Amino acid sequence: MSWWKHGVVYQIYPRSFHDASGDGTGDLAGICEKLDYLAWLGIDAIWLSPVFPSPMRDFGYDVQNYVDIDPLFGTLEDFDRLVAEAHRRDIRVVLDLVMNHTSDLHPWFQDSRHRRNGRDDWYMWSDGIRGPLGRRRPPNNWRAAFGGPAWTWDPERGQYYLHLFLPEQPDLNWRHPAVEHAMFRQAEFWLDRGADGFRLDVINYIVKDAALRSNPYRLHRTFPRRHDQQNHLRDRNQPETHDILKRFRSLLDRYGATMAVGEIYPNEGVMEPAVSATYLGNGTDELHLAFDFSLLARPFSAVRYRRALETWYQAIPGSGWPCHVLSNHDKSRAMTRVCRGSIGRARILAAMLLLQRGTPFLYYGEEIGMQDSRLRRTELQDPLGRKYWPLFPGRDPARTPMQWNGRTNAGFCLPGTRPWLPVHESAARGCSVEAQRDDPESLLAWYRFLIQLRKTRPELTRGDLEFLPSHRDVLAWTRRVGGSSSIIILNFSETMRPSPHEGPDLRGLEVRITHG
Ligand code: TEU
Repeated sequence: MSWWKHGVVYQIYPRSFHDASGDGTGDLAGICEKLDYLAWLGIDAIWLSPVFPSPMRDFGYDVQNYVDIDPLFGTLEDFDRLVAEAHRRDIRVVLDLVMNHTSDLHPWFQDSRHRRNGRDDWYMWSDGIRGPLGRRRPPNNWRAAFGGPAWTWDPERGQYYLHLFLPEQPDLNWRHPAVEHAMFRQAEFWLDRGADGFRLDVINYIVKDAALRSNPYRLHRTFPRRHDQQNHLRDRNQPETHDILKRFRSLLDRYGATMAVGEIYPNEGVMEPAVSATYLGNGTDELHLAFDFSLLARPFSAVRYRRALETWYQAIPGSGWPCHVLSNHDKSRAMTRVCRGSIGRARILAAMLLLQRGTPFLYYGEEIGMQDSRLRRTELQDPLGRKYWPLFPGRDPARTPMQWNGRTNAGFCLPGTRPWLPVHESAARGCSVEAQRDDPESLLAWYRFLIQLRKTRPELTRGDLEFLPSHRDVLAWTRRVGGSSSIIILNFSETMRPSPHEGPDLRGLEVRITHG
């Protein structure tokens, strides 16, 4: 069975994992120093958020050079060493490839805005349209995810250019064959250096409507306005994207056991697993995995989680493979968002995530119960937080330094160094690797136990899954393959609930795992 099917993937936000250079920011050498921990935990692959040269307007998701390492994180030699050391421990390395847009400082964009080196049309340019009073305005109603119009006038070129995120993140024109050719060469650069695959940032955004038509509006159910009230039919999810992904898959397949997982936002604020699943193609000819973020959007509820899981499983094409995630660098940590700091709830979610059918993705620190930090306005770094504080603190609260121990800076960086974000105070109160590693009752021990269980019981990776009828507060399912089976029963309630299977009633927040 392929590593990306049976394995557990661990997302590392490199800036926050471990600082070896002494500048208060995490780096590749720091990750290398923690590979033994990740191997001990039982991790099969690490996904690194971007580490390429970037002005860091969006913390690396604005790439200025796709074929190097930003000095903040180290050098190409550090990358090579990380790959070698990870592979020595049978851990794969997945890079975060931002194909939809570059930094505005990328030489490609500079060439395009100056109409030179044949790159005039490598980005999305438009003359705009004339309004009723004859004034020039953007060609359509597209909005940037980070607020405001998605079009900015460039006086140098004398046209508008598209940016679905920051103005410093111009969107590439994926209808231009040279863009695909150039970006595929960037991917090959890393595959040639031993990368095992890619997480593809907003991959369903890369092709836009050829006529640049406006999106229709819709009254979003999260009204009052939390999202742009648009139905994103024109600025993402175009059919040509699937042709590009088929060619990308062919490229990956030339490198053997590699993997691509796509970040898919079909729309803003509402999850559409049926759309996310289309990016798996027939299950073998586009992405290996696609994120559906429904679990991230649900409350702590057996009924809601079951419904989300069933919908996702039904959407996956026959030969396709699901993956599951509860936290990432863009969202509030599950320990805060739905567990409210409850270890009992976190144990339930860990069992739900790790014993499902499909590939689980963990977010660094999830295994020790890290929570969102409360940051002061002056401590915020994320452009989203700086722009929308205090309405929305941005994403920094879920990006604070990994908590290795309870001492100064939690072992993330040297005591005399100021970390780029403050360490959560819970590090000194038992929420650290050192405090939990040898405690059999800790959340860390529980994650490690579940990961080891996956490795010893074939039904937990290769088996089918069938949900059992149960009390609305209970989520229960079987996993079976050959003569090997497990029954997993989770009581989401804090009080007793009837067991859907033989045996006594379930205690509050009980996880019951039995094997056949
Ligand atoms: O995120 C895509 C995305 O839509 C998120 O920006 C999300 O809408 C937002 O964070 C509010 O929750 C990807 C990356 O994961 C994110 O870190 C980048 O900022 C973004 O793309 C642009 O590359």
